[in-house]
Amino acid sequence: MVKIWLRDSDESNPSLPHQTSPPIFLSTDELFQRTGVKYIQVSDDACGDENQLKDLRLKHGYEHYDWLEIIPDTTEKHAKRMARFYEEHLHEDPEIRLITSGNGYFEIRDTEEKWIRIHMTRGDLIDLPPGIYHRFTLDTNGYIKMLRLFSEIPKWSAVNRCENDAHPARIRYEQFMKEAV
Ligand code: KMT
Ligand code: NI
Repeated sequence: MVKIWLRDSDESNPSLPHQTSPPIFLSTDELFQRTGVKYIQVSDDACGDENQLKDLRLKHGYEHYDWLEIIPDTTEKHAKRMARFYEEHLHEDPEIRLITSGNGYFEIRDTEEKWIRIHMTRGDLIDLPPGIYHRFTLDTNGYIKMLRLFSEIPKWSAVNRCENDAHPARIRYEQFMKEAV
């Protein structure tokens, strides 16, 4: 079951929970209000059944998908990939992820520049709007398997925050947050 909280400001060891003291938890509705990130709970049953996953994808208009499994690994390639996932970035397309096993932390920047931490586990699906700044890391278990969902064939590119703070997708996201949420 998903848990969401405001992250502390300690940038050491991202695999630890990084809750504030006392912790400040948010509901999935509050997450949406603050960031525009949508959350869907998928049943345990559906997570393990290809046909139900297909129905779910098509119901929400996610035509395309692939699987990503991250296993404990000590290679430099793995370390580089994890570093890339934990670099604050945005995309021109939505980022939609359903966790089917293991766990991980998605971190989302809210409009006040605070990091919101989402601890994702089996059955948790999130849909990040285009242009939102985010990053990802594993928790101390070091393992996750997820379905990556796309409405269109992904032009998979990440724009790191330090590279460009005035990306058109960012400007559209800021406008969307002012008007829609
Ligand atoms: C991305 O763009 O793939 C991410 O933000 C990482 C999350 S899924 C491993
Ligand atoms: Ni991303």
